[in-house]
Amino acid sequence: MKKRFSLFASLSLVVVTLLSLVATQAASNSVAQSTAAATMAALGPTPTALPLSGDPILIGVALAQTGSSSLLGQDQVVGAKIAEAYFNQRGGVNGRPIKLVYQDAGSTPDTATQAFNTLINGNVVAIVGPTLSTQAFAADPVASKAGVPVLAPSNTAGGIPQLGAYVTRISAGVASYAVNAITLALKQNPGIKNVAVEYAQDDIFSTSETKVFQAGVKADNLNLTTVQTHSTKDTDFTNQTSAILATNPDLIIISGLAVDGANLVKQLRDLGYKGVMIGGNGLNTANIYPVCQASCDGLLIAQAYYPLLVSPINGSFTQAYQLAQNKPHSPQLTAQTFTAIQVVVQALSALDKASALTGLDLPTLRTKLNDQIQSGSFDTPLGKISFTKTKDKDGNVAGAELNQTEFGVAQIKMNADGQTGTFQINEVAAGS
Ligand code: 1QQ
Repeated sequence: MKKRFSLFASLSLVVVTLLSLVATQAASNSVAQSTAAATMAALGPTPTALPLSGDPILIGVALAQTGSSSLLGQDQVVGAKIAEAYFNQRGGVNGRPIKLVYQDAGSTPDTATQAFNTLINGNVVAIVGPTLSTQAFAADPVASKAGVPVLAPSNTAGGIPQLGAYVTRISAGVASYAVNAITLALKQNPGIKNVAVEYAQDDIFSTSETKVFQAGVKADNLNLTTVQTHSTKDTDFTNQTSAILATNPDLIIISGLAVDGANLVKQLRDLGYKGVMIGGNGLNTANIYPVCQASCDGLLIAQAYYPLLVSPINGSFTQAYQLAQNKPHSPQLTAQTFTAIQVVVQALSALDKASALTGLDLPTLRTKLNDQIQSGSFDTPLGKISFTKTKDKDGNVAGAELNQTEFGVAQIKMNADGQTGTFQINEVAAGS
């Protein structure tokens, strides 16, 4: 596992901010000039002046805008909004505008399925969502049976592509990157021996992710001291935290969702735990700061997006994100949602060039769009991505798994106020 890290850039946000300042101020010495040139080159194409015309193409967005997982969904809606403006400024789909149709997927399987049904009947060409794997297991088969492409922007559990032939995963599965956080923890703290694991047993993603973490612990010959479970609805973790701390761990790995996961982090620190902590993808948002506050400090979280990737599309996406949010770089969930919309727009554009979309009825358009997405490759903020078609357990054609190579690991650095902080990014090169 240790070989997976080819480079620890350990670049802080301070450095990123300084680099962009250097670029925009056109500094006068030659080193600064070349840095500025490289940064500007990475910004990519500027918006075209193409006027948009024709009926907008409707793309459904079903994310957690209410309920406990709206902490995660909020980051995603930011990505969707940036994408809509970004691609319409660049000519939409060969001159035709896109319009995102939002339907709140809430935080449960039922609310996600309701949102999907509304969008399916609302003439969208595809649906981006839902937020949680637990929701995807209910909602994705409904869309797939109706022949509507689903772009899974944040569904990382095992088995997501197998939910139906119209499901395409934009979010790397936890199996492909979660253990990078263990690798970084060991690099920073070579003395780690005893590891305790905690996971939400009523969440499909968390039960999937903990298997990956527990296999990683074994692969690194670490001592798994205890495996504790909780519900995503729990708020008091006295039993779990006492049991964990009784085993005297050097590292605690938590797989849960944002609120329960961040509460666990806080309650462990409140009880005096001083060791290393890893949080899974359910804690992968700055929206956990109000929950774990100063105790968020130091938390390691693997990233399926490397914000410092130098490429034209990541440069122009980052610039759009900075303008919209006034923050140095996008969180993973925002970048993944932007990418999902990008994939739909670029697949539609390619399809339209081959045969005009206006000549296709909606079921045919949805089917051709699904094929175009799953057979395509796309240069995105997540890096160059493509898809591999899968089969379900009966050998039937199923959905498409993501191929992605750019990853990172973030470490949260909280400010002295205990309310604000940053995700500091370390680069990870997969498979090296
Ligand atoms: C999943 C996830 C979520 C916790 C991310 C928003 O990875 O449910 O699969």
